[in-house]
Amino acid sequence: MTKTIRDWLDLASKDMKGKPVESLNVETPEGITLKPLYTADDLPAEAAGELPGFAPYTRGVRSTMYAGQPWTIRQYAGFSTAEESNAFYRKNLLGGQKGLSVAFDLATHRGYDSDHPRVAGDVGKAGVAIDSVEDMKILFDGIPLGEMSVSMTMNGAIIPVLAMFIVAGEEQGVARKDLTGTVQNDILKEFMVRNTYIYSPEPSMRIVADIIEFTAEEMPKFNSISISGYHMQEAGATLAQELAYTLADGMEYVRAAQAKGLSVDAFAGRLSFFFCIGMNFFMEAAKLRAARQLWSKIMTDFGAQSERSKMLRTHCQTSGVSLTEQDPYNNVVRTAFEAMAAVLGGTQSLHTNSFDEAIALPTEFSARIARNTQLILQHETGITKVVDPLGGSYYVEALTRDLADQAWELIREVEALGGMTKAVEQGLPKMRIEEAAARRQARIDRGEDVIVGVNRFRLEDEAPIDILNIDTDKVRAGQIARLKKMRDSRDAGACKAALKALEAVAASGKGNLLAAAVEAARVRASLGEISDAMERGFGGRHHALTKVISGVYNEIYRDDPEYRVIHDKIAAYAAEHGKQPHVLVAKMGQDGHDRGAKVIATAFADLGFKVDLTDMFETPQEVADRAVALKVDVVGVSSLAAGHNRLVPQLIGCLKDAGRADITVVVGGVIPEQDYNFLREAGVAEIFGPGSNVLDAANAVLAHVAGLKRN
Ligand code: DCA
Repeated sequence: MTKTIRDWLDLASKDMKGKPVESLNVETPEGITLKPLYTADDLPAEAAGELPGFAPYTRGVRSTMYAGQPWTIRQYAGFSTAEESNAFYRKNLLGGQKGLSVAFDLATHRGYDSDHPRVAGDVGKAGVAIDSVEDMKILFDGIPLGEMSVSMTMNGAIIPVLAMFIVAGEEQGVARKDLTGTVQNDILKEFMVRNTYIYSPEPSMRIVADIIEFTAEEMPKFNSISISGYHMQEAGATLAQELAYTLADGMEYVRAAQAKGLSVDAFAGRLSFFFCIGMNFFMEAAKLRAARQLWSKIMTDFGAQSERSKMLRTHCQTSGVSLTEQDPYNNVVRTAFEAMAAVLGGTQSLHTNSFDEAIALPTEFSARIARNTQLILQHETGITKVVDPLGGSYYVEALTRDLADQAWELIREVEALGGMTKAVEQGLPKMRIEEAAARRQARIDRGEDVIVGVNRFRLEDEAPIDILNIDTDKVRAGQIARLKKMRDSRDAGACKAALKALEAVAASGKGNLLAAAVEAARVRASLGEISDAMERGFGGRHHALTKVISGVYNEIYRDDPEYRVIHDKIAAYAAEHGKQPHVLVAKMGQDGHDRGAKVIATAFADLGFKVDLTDMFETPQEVADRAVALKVDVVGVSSLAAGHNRLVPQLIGCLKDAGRADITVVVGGVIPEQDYNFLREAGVAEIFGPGSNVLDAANAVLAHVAGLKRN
């Protein structure tokens, strides 16, 4: 006899020995209640009639999906010099990779030439240094730009970088109209989470619109933007937030392009997306399905006629924050599951992280395993043979609907504020994401979210793994020499005139910035010079306000005995000394990742420390000056982009010079164990690597302030 849900409930109640079946329900950070069982009753009515290749594209944007053509294996890479990155790309293409994805160094991201004094510690870090067309030509030497699609993750300095790419293409004999690829060009999320902006939101939005205009007219095969949720999830956003804010950003870009007089269908088919895929397996697949569904609806509302305008095409990258420094080979497994979720969600293009990325840049070995993870998925698992194999799953279809509903609410909230530019100015999405990040950290610290090898099943002894070290001084010296040679040999008058013309386009609001920058790049203006010309035209660089949010930790930890003990200890210290222990949380160099800094600032403030945050992108001297002026007890440096070995000893030197060697310096973030001794010898009191527990960190810092531990 057919069983009913009632029968199942009776059976489950019996198996639960009297405990209510509802106690198995789980409330997710997205605000969705997960039940232990989904049935046909949960299937949304519209799910049954959906087919791939047709709006709203829940089941995929192409009719045959991977059965027709698998996703693009597109590994994001770039390090040190253009020569080394070029060699790496060529090897990977021979090894089965299908598309390129360029990672630039931090100096390039922020629009500085390698010889700029502010970026002495950043050149060649976390990506390739590009100062001019000469570097760009070397980067793609032997790679036919008319055939290979190239993605470039660039936002702040997108104008000079894309201009140099176009000129490098020209000089390879490839016309603009034949260039294929994608630029990230998504500035709104930089203000929200990633921080590699250069100019204020308004001129930044003009840059985005100018690029959409230029590519729509001159580069029909090129994707003008990659609207990115990736960094939101990395910064701690829930999947509903990532989904909602990414689509809300997309809506804002559509409006910006429309404001330039472009019709939706002239550009919308070349908008692309980029999502993070973390460990929440089914929810991640559902997220991509919900994203396509919502975007199709949104674009229909914008008046799109062409079907292509309504298709959300996306790249995905497995999650960087899900990787752990502890027991790092577990990361191979994590990445494989995440890759599978991305594929089951129907991504167009995928990057799989290397297992050592929580610690350093990938080595050749780890990059190979990462790439092979995708090759194995494509060639061994049979996953590509059937379109949208999760379609019709009671659970996944219900999740798709629930996530879409949650995201839609958040989109409406942003729209009610007047759209994403306004919401960003008011700081709403950033605050929501920071709050979610603090909650996630608290759940990990309390062991509610289990991370194998970190807060459960931790190894007693860990052998360090081989990591890639880059001699950035050598990279910088080489870049400076090449810049000098180029400046000495170019037509100085033509270069000056082109930069003046670009400045005028920026200042007047008339003309196209990219078109003017192409002229400047062709006569060998450098990346820094092009950025500076626009900076003069726009009237300066953008300075973000940093704010510490409070209350999240207190709320979550209210009843936690360990939390109370530390809280009371800090209160006792404050009572005894007539002042709270005072910490300055600092970000130095061009490292824009501030999730860690914000989480620590929030948690420490809630615990009873007095907390100040520096601005982003400070020099060691600026941080030392601030620490001395504020009379802090501790400077806590958050470092996620490998600048610590250079910047932290400099900071300690500056504090010494100011006569304040007594200020304790602690460091947290992505610090490889190999660097611990060096940093300790330089005078660092405590080091908190990835996976550190916030309460343990607070205890350790208090012990230093109270003089129980010596620096
Ligand atoms: N049947 C027929 N044609 C297909 C099929 C299929 N099943 N699958 C793909 N194709 C075609 C597409 O039509 C496309 O051509 P088009 O651009 O003229 O439409 C071509 O093959 C390439 O496939 P696509 O799925 O667009 O994959 P990519 O070129 O890799 O582009 C995309 C992916 C997300 C749109 C792009 O923006 C991208 O590469 N982003 C990467 C961003 C990145 O790397 N970021 C790093 C952080």
